[in-house]
Amino acid sequence: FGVPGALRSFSAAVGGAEANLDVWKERATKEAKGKDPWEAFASTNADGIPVMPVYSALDVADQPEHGSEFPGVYPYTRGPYASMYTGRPWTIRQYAGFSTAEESNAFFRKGLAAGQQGVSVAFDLPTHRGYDSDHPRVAGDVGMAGVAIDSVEDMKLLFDGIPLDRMSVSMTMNGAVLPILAMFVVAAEEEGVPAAKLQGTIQNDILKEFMVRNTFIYAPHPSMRIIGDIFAYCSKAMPKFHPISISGYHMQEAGATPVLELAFTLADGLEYIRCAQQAGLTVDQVAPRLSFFFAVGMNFFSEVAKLRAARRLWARLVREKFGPKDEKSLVLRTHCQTSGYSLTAQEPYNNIIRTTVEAMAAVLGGTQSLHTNSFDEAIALPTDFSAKLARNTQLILAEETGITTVADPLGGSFYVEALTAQMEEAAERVIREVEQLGGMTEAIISGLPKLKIEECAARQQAHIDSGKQVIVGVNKYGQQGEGEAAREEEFRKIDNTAVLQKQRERLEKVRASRDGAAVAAALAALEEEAHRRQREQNLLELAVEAARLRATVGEITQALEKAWGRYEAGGAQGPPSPVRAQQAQQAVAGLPAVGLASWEQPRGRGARCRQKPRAPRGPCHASALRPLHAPCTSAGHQSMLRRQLLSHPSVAGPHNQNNHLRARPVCPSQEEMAAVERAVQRFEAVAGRRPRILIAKMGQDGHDRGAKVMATGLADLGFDVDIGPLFMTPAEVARHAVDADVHIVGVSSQAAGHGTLVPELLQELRQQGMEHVLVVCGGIIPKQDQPALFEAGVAACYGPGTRVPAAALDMIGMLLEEPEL
Ligand code: 3CP
Repeated sequence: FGVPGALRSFSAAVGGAEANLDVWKERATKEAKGKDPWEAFASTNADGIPVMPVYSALDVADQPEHGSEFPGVYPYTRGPYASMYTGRPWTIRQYAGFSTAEESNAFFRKGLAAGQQGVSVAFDLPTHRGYDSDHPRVAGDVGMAGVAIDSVEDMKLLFDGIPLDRMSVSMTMNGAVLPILAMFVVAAEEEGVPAAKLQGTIQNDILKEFMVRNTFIYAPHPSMRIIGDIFAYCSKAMPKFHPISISGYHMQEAGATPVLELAFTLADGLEYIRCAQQAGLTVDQVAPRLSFFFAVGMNFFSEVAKLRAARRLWARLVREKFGPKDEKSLVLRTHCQTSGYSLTAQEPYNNIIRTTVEAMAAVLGGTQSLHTNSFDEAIALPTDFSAKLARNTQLILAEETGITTVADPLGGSFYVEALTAQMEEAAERVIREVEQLGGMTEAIISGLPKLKIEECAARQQAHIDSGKQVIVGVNKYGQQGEGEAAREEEFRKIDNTAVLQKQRERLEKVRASRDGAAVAAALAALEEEAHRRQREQNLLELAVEAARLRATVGEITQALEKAWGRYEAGGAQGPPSPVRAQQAQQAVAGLPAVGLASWEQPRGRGARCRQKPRAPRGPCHASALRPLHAPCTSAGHQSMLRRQLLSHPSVAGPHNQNNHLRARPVCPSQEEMAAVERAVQRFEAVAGRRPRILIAKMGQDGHDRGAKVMATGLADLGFDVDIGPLFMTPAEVARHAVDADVHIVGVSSQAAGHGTLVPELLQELRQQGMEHVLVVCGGIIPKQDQPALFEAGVAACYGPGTRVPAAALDMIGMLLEEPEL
């Protein structure tokens, strides 16, 4: 069979390519009707990297590593293991969890019996944020977007019958990471499995929470202290466990391009090694157990190249910066998940195809573990049926396609190799800038990464709006009325009240049966350690002791909260410090500014329409309330923002049953934009001020991309927009609505809490004499939930696919009681 292709000398190939290139050019020019083929056929990818119409040996001739790399060999571009999937395919690890521990346990067991190979736990939002289920702030969220865990008793039920000494378990937990990891250790211990035998991963990546995911509890510095302690504990007591999953996934979901996701994730990784060193560990004690987590979206080749570039760049950076002795410290191993953002509520069966393509990119990029999304996730929680299809997508790829028979089958592709090198270079540039800011913790405190990701989201939105980025069934080839192919009865519905009842009962039992004095002493020890300036004891060790005594998630969290407080910055109202962010941005030359962050004080207010007449109020003093955008001055900025207003696939969904939204063309026309402007002016003439909306996130749901896109769009259309902080209660939203004297409250819900929280909000508004305020909902509002919301008084639900101008006209029409506006 001759010499392997990878080892063949390139000089002959390059010489041959040069000769053939001229012939190609001539023929391509003809096909381009006389134009230069590079200009006619070249494009630019999401990262701004030019993509040529053809690649050859010439494009990789300057890469010294080209052709000489092997999987399992430094710099690991082609995979962390020498034999890759030929020796062992990736782990099929489906992320799941909802309702009670018993129900989630049954779901895990069903999946494992049907071919799933690892468990991956989704916790509910109260657990993420360190609240017990019976805490008054969290009632609407209990059991909705994950499983409710309050104590070791719940944890034992969650893993009942699952052999923890053999099964690798991933837990997506960042905020309440101490109590949850402690309870996992104790649950296993009480089932006879010592910590040393536990295998799996805890996400424990707090840096990205401050950037995008928002389930932080404490401020960045104390949060990093927790991570250092977890590293130290795991390196001694749980050597088979991965103490962190450094995650870019949520960055891409929030809008980051593949290069930005890659750069910020690796920059986080470097920061975590430094954090481990501060906790007294050497690089070789921590780096071999670090693991990563990337999103895989629809940019097929970028995603493959991203995973390859990630391994190469990580190996090189760790070697250069930390000089480890153990080669395992250089190896990047990763979990991947197909993109939730790429799923559409319109024509949801298309999502099966998208997920398959993304899963192929993940495995051709060499992932170690994979979650494939269910097709209905843009609408509701997966059902047994949709979860089965998602799992089977991986089983079919692994067992029917032959993809596993060759390690890194795309290695050597001229395009893939050239793109890998370009992405590596681009990501390294961004990492260098972050390091110059003092590393990721400082960069995050400045707000810069969050800002950059929001800019990418705006740019992507502009591409979708202009049709440059095609989404079949949404901005192209959409068929009116075919948006809801998945049958209604197929959606999973959680009975939040029943879950809450069960959790309350179990909590009462736990609290009644434990040694109260011993629990109090264990909690006091935690608090005392958190108060210390210098580490004396390991916080995880103390949390394990408290969990053993049956302290709850809420109590352990609160013990530390007494010392550190609860961190309130970030979230929907914007980066912690826009001024610092902009200063930092000026320091980062390589990253173009889009100009997203410009805040202004709330405008004055006057009379209203539709509502009962009332006296004008004084200025709003709620500090969190501030419009996201000042009116635009520059024409370029104006048009950039205008483009953001158009359709947004992930924020939206089917038209509501009241048919408030009339059918409009898929891309808004100039006339439509002009119609919105006229409507705003008309409203102002009648009401004496512009329509004012409060965009609110209630409960513990921190997904704020949709809320921000809506806020940005409406502000640019002439609305006065107030965007509230994350995690508000219905009563707090109502108070903000009163203080800001808004015409509309727009509730953004991505985590299923709306069923409880929105009726409570309406009740609160009524009690405060604000029943005239228009309440609309947006986000993931399953169709089956909508009748109850309309019954309660919601005026409209704007689901995925809603275009902001259409929603704006609709809302003004309702305010003026002119539906045909
Ligand atoms: C693997 N092994 C091999 C080979 N491949 N041995 C010989 N030849 C091979 N070809 C060995 C490994 O050395 C290892 O053994 C064992 O097999 C398992 O392989 P692995 O690569 O470690 O795979 P796995 O156990 O699945 O671990 C994968 C990583 C882990 C490392 C990525 O961290 C992981 O599974 N993470 C999942 C994270 C996750 O599920 N996150 C969910 C996020 P040894 O251990 O003995 O070396 S869900 C978030 C959703 C969005 C949201 O937040 O809401």
